[in-house]
Amino acid sequence: MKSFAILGLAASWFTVVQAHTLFTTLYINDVKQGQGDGTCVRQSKDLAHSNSPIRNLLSDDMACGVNGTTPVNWFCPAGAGAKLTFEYRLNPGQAGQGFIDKSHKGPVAVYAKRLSSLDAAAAGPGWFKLWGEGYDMEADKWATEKIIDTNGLISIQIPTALPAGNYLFRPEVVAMHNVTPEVEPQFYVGCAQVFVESSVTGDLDIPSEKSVSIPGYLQANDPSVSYNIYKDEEYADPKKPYPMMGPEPFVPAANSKASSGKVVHQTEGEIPDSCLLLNANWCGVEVPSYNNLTGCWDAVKECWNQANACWAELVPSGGRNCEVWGDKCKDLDAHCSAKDFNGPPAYKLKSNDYPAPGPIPAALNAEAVPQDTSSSEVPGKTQVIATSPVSVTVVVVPTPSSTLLESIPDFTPRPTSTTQSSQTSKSKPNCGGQRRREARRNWS
Ligand SMILES: *[C@@H]1O[C@H](CO)[C@@H](O)[C@H](O)[C@H]1NC(C)=O
Ligand SMILES: *[C@@H]1O[C@H](CO)[C@@H](O)[C@H](O)[C@H]1NC(C)=O
Ligand SMILES: [Cu+2]
Repeated sequence: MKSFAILGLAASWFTVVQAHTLFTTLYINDVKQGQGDGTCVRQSKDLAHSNSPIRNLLSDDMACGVNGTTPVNWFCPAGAGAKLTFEYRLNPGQAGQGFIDKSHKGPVAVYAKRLSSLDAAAAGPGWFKLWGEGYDMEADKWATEKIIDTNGLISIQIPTALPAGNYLFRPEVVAMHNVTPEVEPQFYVGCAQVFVESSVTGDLDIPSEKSVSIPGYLQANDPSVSYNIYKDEEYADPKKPYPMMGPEPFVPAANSKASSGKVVHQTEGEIPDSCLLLNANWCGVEVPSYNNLTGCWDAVKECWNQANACWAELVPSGGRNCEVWGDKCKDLDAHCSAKDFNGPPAYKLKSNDYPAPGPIPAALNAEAVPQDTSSSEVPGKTQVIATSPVSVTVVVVPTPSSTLLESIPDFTPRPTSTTQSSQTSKSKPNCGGQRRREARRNWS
C-alpha cells in the first residue's frame, strides 16, 4: 500500500543526523521564495546524506551538488540588482540549528552561470564568480566563521548589468580542516534557479580568464586547495596568506546600448497561478468541484494523490507543507463522510514555514567592485523589480451546487503518516575530527 512506502520514506528522512551543511532555502530581496523551503533550489535526493560534502574535484556534482545536474520545476524571478540570500543548514530539515561546525574553516564564494534553456547543463563551462572570500588576516577569521556569525545566511547582489535570462546561482562553502596532500577539502555547493528580470538584454561577455568550467576550475595541487590551515595559518608565524580559490570575480559593466528600455519578464518556468500550496518544488492544486457522492470521494482520492506526490518528491529540507496538504485531505474526507456532497468546501491553507534563522545580512559584494569595462559608458538605467512572495494563506470558496446522495464507494483513502513534524533528533557534527588530528600530526 502506498501509505507504507510513504512511512518508509519518512523514516529514512528522519535519520538525517550526521551533520555537515546544505544549502536549502533561497530569499530574494529578504523574502523567502515559495513555501516549505527549497523552492527554486536544487537539493540532493539522497535524504540520508544530503548534507555530506563533495570531495571529488572532477565530479559533475561540483557544479550544483549531488543530483544537481537535474533541474527543479521552477525558476524564481528576481529584478536587476536584487539581493539573493542563500540559507545553509547543519541539519537540512530543521531551521535555526546552526550553519556548520566551527572546525570547518575555509573560503566561501558565490558563482553564477547563464543558461541557454531551462534544462541546460549545469556542469561544464560558463561559470563566473560574483564574490568570494578566504582568510581575513586582519580579523583573523575564515569566511566560514563569518557565515557562522550570520546564521548560515550568505547574501549577494545580482550585478545590475547582468542581462535578463535564466541563471544558476551557486553558493560554495569549503571546509579545509581535513586537508592533507592526499585529502581534498570538503565542498558544500548547491544551486538556486533564478530568472533575472532586466531591461538589459543580449550576450553575456565574460573575459576568458574569468570564465571557468565547473568541474575543472580547481586541481588537487592548486595552492588554494592544498593550503593547510594548521601549518600555514593557525600555527604559522608569520601566517601565510590564503590564496583564494577560483577566478577573480566578474562584474559586467553597465552599457546603455544593451538596454532595450523594456524589462524582460519570465515566460517559462514560473510557479503556476493554480498552486494553492507549495513544498519546495511541488505544488498542490484545487480538486475538481462536485455535487454528488462519487464526485466527493473522487475529490478525496485526488487530494491524496497530490499528497503522495508531495512525499514522493520529498527534499532534505523537509515536507512540512506535505503534512498541511494531508490535513486538507482529511478535512475533505470528513466532509464526504458527513454526506455533504457539495464542494469542495471553503477552507484555509496556511503554509507551515520555518522563519529565517536570523536577520537577513547585507549583500557581501555590495561595495563598489571594479567593473569589467571593455565597452562601458554612462551606466544604463536599471529597474529593480520587487518580487512578491507566494501568498501564504489561501481561501477557496467553491461554487454552490446541489447535493445528491449515493452509495458509499469502495475507495477509502488513508491519512499519511505525520511523524516528520515530531523530529527532535539533535545533530552531532562529527566529520573529520580524527582526520583533523592526523592532519595536525602530519605536518609537525
Ligand atoms: C542522485 O544522485 C545519486 C548519486 O550520484 C544517484 O545514485 C541517484 O540515482 C540520484 N537520484 C536521482 C533521483 O537522480
Ligand atoms: C457526480 O459528479 C460528477 C463530478 O461532478 C459528475 O461527473 C457526475 O456526472 C455526477 N453524477 C451524477 C449521477 O450526477
Ligand atoms: Cu563536515
